[in-house]
Amino acid sequence: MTKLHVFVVICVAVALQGQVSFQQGDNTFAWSRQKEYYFSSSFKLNWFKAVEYCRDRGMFLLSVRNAEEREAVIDYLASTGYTKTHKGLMAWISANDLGEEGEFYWASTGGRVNYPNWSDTEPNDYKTDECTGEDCAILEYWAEGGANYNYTFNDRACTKEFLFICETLPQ
Ligand SMILES: [Ca+2]
Ligand SMILES: [Ca+2]
Repeated sequence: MTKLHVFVVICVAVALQGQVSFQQGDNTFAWSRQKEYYFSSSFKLNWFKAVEYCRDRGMFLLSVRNAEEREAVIDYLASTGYTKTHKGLMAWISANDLGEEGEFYWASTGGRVNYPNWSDTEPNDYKTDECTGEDCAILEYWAEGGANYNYTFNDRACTKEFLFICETLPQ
């Protein structure tokens, strides 16, 4: 490489760097950090199949790690029109305690569930028979359910079929 070539390469690198830092300061960066969603509004799967369905599309079963992410998914669900035409919503998310009873983790990120967004008395690992507890979580909303089912979490039996929500995870 000649000195001129090196100079040109450095100039291009500096110019690109300037562009990137500019984008980080405006809405472009905020936009790029937003998740995209998919909502199976018309068909239900068990939790395991919902995980596979999302991965097959390059997505992950939903994680809701803080109030901001909860608001974002509520806005998205409103934009689908589903919550205008239905009194409630029950949809799989990726929180589960399959690895160790009572210890919930997001299958999507591998992170611990430390956002306290459970419905009252949940998670309760409710046993429908002697051996089956509840190890997978849904996001639950009922228009007439008051604050108790307000896009909050509830553990359910993983083999039950519910609607589900997938997400992209920004890098
Ligand atoms: Ca459990
Ligand atoms: Ca439960």
